[in-house]
Amino acid sequence: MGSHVFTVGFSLSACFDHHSSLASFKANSPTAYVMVDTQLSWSEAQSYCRQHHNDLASIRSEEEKNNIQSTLIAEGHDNVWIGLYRDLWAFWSDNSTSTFTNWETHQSDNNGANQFCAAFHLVSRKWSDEVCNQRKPFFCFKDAAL
Ligand SMILES: [Ca+2]
Repeated sequence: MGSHVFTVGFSLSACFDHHSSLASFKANSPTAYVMVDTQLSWSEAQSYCRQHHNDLASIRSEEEKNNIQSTLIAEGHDNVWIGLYRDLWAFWSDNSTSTFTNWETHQSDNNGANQFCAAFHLVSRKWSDEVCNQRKPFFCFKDAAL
């Protein structure tokens, strides 16, 4: 399973871990995003992130959105799972909450009444609600100090 770690902030050094195949960019920020280039359902992705990192990525501010967006551009990925799910769209997978939203126009629309998970689209740089058992690459986060 391929994954890349991107630590938020300016890179002070970079190294490559041959065991885990993680390209690791260390910086001052405590948060690192891990792009996992394997297609899983939202709940499978959540389990993977909780087992190997902290959780699916939370995007609680314009700054966090821009950080994830930069990683998506670098990785060339569109349409990845993020940690937002339909519990009033108020809570992230790690139980954090915020008022920041970044929906595409006309989203979240719960089209078909079964769209309960949020994906980030690189082209629009916005979110949409989608069917949770669709398989997509995804973003985890972890404590960069770990
Ligand atoms: Ca939708």
